[in-house]
Amino acid sequence: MDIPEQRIQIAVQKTGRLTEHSIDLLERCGLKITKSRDQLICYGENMPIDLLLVRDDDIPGLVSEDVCDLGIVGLNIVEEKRLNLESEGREGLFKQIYELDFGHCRLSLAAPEEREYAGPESLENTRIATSYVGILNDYLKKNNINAETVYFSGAVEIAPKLGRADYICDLVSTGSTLKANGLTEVDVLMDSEAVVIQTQAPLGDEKQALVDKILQRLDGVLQVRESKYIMLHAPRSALAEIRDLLPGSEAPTVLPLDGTDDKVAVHAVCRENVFWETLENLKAAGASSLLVLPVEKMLA
Ligand code: PRT
Ligand code: ZN
Repeated sequence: MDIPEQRIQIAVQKTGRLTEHSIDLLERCGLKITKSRDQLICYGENMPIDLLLVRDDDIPGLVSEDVCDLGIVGLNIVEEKRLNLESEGREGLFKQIYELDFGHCRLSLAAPEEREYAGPESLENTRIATSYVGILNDYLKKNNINAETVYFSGAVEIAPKLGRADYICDLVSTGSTLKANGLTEVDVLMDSEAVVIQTQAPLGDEKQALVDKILQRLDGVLQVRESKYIMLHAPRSALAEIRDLLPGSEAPTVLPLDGTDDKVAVHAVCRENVFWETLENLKAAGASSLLVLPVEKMLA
């Protein structure tokens, strides 16, 4: 009897700020998917991986209830879900296993520009509008503050103008939405970025091996994003100085050059961006024939 193939289900945001990045990352890990993104499920064509396209707020629940094995979602949503479950006396059955370095934002308190803020004590006996009731209440409790939280499912920033709140607690990235609404950021409750969460239910050896493989590939994809391969010629006497100037590189490869003992070729993977200034400094230290190449894949 054939044993059915074990497939991994990954919950990804259907439409929103995280969608393109999430799918692009998985494609860079080698996954080819059917492109019918208006459907609930995208099937992996070359790997036993399927994507469930859902609202971001549903992702921690789907992973926690073991409908999906993995999910890609903002840490703000994960933390809010964890605190909501905790307040119902339940435990979030998911673990955060990987930070993805996109979707960066912060959950902040903001006040109308004319309002004075001197720290959490200024929140005492005020009303605060938010979609993040769990995180806000946790913050107020930790700071021993009595304040009323007013739930808004969206457009939180208009609450003070409507006379519904004194402060707001919302996600901020550039700050331009706050500014456009006459609000000033006064405190940061948490920093957030997209993360991978995994169900705490045991996956079985075959599925866990596949999850580990995806994570190893994700690691490679994230590492090469900023990485560059740099090649140059250097006088032997300047090697130490040149090595120090190479940004984020460990041990460069040093190769002899045909027909000369004074000069060598240096090859190095730099795990940070290589700026013009760096190249100019390397040249000033005696380097020549400088070449900077993008790195496509890396496996540590
Ligand atoms: O439909 P669905 O429920 O799936 O999507 P959504 O509308 O709830 O979420 P979406 O797509 O807006 O955001 C998804 C995730 O992106 C969030 O959970 C965060 O983890 C992350 N993220 C990063 C942000 C922002 N930056 C962000 N700036 N999410 C929302 N914003 C909003 C913020 O709420 C405010 O209205 O953008 C506005 C502020 O932006 P700035 O640049 O003006 O400061
Ligand atoms: Zn949402």
